[in-house]
Amino acid sequence: MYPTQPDRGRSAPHPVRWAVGLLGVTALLLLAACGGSSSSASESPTPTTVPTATAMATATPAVSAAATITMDEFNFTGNAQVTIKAGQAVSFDDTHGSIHILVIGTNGQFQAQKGAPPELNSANGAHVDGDAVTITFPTAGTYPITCTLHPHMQASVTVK
Ligand SMILES: [Cu+2]
Repeated sequence: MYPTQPDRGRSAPHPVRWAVGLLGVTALLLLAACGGSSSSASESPTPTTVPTATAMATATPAVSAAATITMDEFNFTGNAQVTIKAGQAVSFDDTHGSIHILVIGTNGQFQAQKGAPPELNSANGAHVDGDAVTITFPTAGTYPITCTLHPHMQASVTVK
C-alpha cells in the first residue's frame, strides 16, 4: 500500500543514524581489538637475552665515565689529557690486558695532591690489570697521573 510511502520518507534519516552508529560501534570494536591484541602480546612470554659470561664481564659499571684514557702494554694511547667536570669519572682502560699502577704524580713517582681521588692519591695507586678502572674526580683541579711500573707514562685529568 502506498500510504506507507510517506512513513518511509520520514524514516529516511534513520538509516543514516544507523550508519553513524555502526561506524561508532565498529571504531569501538577496533579499539577494543587493538587493545586486546597489544595486551596479549605483552603478556605472551617473549624470549629474553640470556646473559652470557662476556655480557656480565662488560656490564656497565656503577659510575659511568665522562672520559676514557686508554693504555696499551707500556703507554697511554690516544688522548691522555682529558677535561671533565667535578663529580664526573674517568675510565682508565687497558684493552691489551696489561698491568699498570696509576698514581698522582710524574715520572713514575707518587706525589700526593690535595683534592685528588683517593684511589690515585696513594702510593699503592689504582691497579689496572687488563681491565678498566673508573675513578671519580670530586674536586676541581689539574691532576697529573703517572704509572709506577712505566715511569714514562704520563696523563693528566683537568677537573673544572
Ligand atoms: Cu703502566
